[in-house]
Amino acid sequence: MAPLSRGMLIVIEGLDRAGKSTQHARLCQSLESQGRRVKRMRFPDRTTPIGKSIDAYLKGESQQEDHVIHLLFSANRWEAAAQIRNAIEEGTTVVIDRYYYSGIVYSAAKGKADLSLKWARDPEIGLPRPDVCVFLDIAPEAAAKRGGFGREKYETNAMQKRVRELFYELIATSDGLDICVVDAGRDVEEVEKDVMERVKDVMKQPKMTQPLTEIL
Ligand code: 2DT
Ligand code: MG
Repeated sequence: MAPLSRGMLIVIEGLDRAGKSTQHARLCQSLESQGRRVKRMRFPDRTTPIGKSIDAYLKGESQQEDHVIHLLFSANRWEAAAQIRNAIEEGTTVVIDRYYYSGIVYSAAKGKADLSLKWARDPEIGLPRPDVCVFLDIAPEAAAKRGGFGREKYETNAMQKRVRELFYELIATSDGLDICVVDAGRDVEEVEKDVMERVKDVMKQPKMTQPLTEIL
C-alpha cells in the first residue's frame, strides 16, 4: 500500500459480543505488519478521572442522571481529542474501539423523550471525524449464542436490540456518518478480511490526501 501523508482515523463499532476487541486487535496488527504506525484507543477510556466515574456508573457502583452520564462519555472523548489529532498529523493511524456512535445510540436507546439522537449528537460536534467507522453487525440472538452477558449497565437484550435499531437509523442519515456495515455473524477470519478491505477502500479516497476533518 502507498504511504499516506497523515494517519487514518478508524473506528470499530458494534453491539456487545460482535467481536469488536478481536477485530480491533487484528486490524491493528495487520496495519503494523504493513509498516504503519498504529495507536490503539478505546472509549470509554476508563483510566482518566472522568473515565473512572463512567466505570463506576457502568458497574452499578454509582448513579448518574441520564444527560449527565451522556455528557461525561462525550467529555471523555473531548479530553482525548488533541491526542488523536496529534497522532494523525504525525502519520500515526489511530484505531478506536467504540467512539461517538456508541455515545449517541446507547444514550438514545434509553427512550427518554428529551434525549433524542439529535440531542445526543450535538456535544460531539467538533471532535475528530473518522475516515471510516466499521460497524460489526450481528443479530442480538446470534450475539447471545457467543456467551452470556456480563454485569454492566447496558448488557440486556432489550437494550442491545434498541441499540442495533438506532445504529441503522444513524446509517440511514444523509452521509451515513462514514459508517460501513460488515456482517460480523461469520468466522473471525472472514470478518477480518472484510474489515481490511473496507479500510483499504478508504485509503484510496481523495480525503486521505487532505487534513483530518471535524464532526459537523
Ligand atoms: P465497553 O463494553 O466497550 O467498555 O463499553 N457507551 C460507550 C456509551 O453508553 N456511551 C459512549 O460514549 C461509549 C463510548 C457502550 C461500555 C459500555 O458503554 C457504552 C457499552
Ligand atoms: Mg461491554
